[in-house]
Amino acid sequence: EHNLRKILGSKFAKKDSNKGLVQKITEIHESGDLDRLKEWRADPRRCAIMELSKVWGIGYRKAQTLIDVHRIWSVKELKVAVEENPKLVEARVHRTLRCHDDLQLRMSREEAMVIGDRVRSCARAVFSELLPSHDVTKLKVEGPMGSFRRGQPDCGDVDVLVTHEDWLDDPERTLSLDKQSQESSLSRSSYARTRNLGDEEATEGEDPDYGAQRSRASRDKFLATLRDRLHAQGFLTDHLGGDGFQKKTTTVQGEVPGAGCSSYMGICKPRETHRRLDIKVYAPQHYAYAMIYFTGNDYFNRSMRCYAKACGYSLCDKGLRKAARSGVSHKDGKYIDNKVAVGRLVVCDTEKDVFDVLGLDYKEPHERNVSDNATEVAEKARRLFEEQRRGGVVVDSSDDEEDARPAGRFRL
Ligand code: TTP
Ligand code: MG
Repeated sequence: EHNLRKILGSKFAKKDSNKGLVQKITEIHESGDLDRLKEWRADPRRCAIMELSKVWGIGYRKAQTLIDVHRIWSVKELKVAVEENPKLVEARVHRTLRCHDDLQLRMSREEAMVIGDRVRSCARAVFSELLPSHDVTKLKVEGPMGSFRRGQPDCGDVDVLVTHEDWLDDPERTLSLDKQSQESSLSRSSYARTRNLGDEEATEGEDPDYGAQRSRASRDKFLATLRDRLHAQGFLTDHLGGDGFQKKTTTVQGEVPGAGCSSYMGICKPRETHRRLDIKVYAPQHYAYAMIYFTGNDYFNRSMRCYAKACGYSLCDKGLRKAARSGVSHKDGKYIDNKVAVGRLVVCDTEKDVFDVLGLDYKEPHERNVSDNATEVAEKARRLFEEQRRGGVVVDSSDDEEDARPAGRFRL
C-alpha cells in the first residue's frame, strides 16, 4: 500500500487518505476485477437502466421510471409498449427509438466521408444563396471531426464544423463597413488589437465575443436553411429535440450570451443505415478552439483543459479566457464553487496557435488518441499543481503567480 500511495502522488500521501479508492485499486491490481463492479454488472435493474438510457432522449431518471412504474426492462419492450401507449415517452423519443438499433452501429471511414462531403457541398450552395456578396470559397466546412479526424478505423457519428471569416461579426455590418472603407474602426480593428495578448493593448477594444454574438443570427439562419435543404433532399430523416437546434443558455458567469455556436443535431440516412449527424457553425474567432474540442478525444480534451486551469485560465470549445474563480480553493486546485468569471477571449487562428499560447508541443490529430489522462499534457498540469502547492500558491487568477505559469508564446 505504501508503494501504491507513492505512485499515486501527494493527494494520497497521508496514511488513510482516499482509503476507499486505494482499496479498490489494490483489489483490481491483485484480482484483475472489482467485487463491487461484478455486483453492478450482475444487477438486472442497473443493466436495464444502462440499456434504456442509451436511447437518445431517455435519461437516467426516465429509465428508472420506465422500470419501476411501467415494468419496462429493455429497449425491445419499450418499442412494444410505445406502440400501445404513445404517451409513455416524448415525441422526440419516438423518432430516435425507430432507428435506435441503427444508431448503435459504427460506420466505416468511407461512409463517414460521404456524409461530410454531402454536408460540405450543400453548405456551399446555401451560403452562396444567402450571402451572395461574401466569398463562398472562404467557407470552411471541416468534417468528419472526432474519431475520423484522429484516423480511427470506424466512427460512431459525424460532426461537421463550419465557419467563414465574415462571421467575425454580423456579415451585413462588416460589409457596410468595408464599403465605407472604415476598416480601421469597430470590430475588425478591435479583433486585430486583441491578437497581441500580453501587450498593454490586449485590454483595449471590444472583446471579440461581441462580434460572435452579433453574427449569431446570420449563422442560425444559415444552419436552419442548410437543415431544411438536407431534409427536403431526404438526406436528413429526423431532427433531435424538436427542430434539431440546441438552445444553450449561458451557464458560465461572465460569458457573452449567444456568442457560441449554432448547433444542429439530427439523423441522416446516407445509405441503408441511419447515422447521427451534428453540424456546428462557429464564429471564426472560436474556430481553432472548436477544432481542438471536436477532434478530441475526450481524455485529451480533459487534460488540456486541466492544464489551462492550472495556468489560471479556462479552456472550452469557444476559447481560452482568464478565469477568476469565485469559490474557495482547495489546496489541490479544485474549486468548491465552480462559477467562473471569464476574461476576454485569447484569439488564436489555428490549433497550433492554441498549443503555442499554452506553451505545449503541438500534437497531430492522430497523436490525440489517448486511452487515459496520463498524457504529457496532463502530466505537465499535475506538475504545475504540485509546484504551486509546494510554493503555497493557490491556483486562481491573482497576479502574484507569475512564477507558477508556463513559458508559452505569451505569458499566461
Ligand atoms: P464523439 O463523436 O462523441 O466522440 P468520437 O468522435 O471521438 O468517437 P465516436 O467514433 O464514438 O463518435 O465526440 C466528438 C469529440 O467531442 C470527442 O472526440 C471529444 C469531444 N467530446 C468531449 O470532449 N467530451 C465529451 O463528453 C464528448 C461527448 C465529446
Ligand atoms: Mg464522433
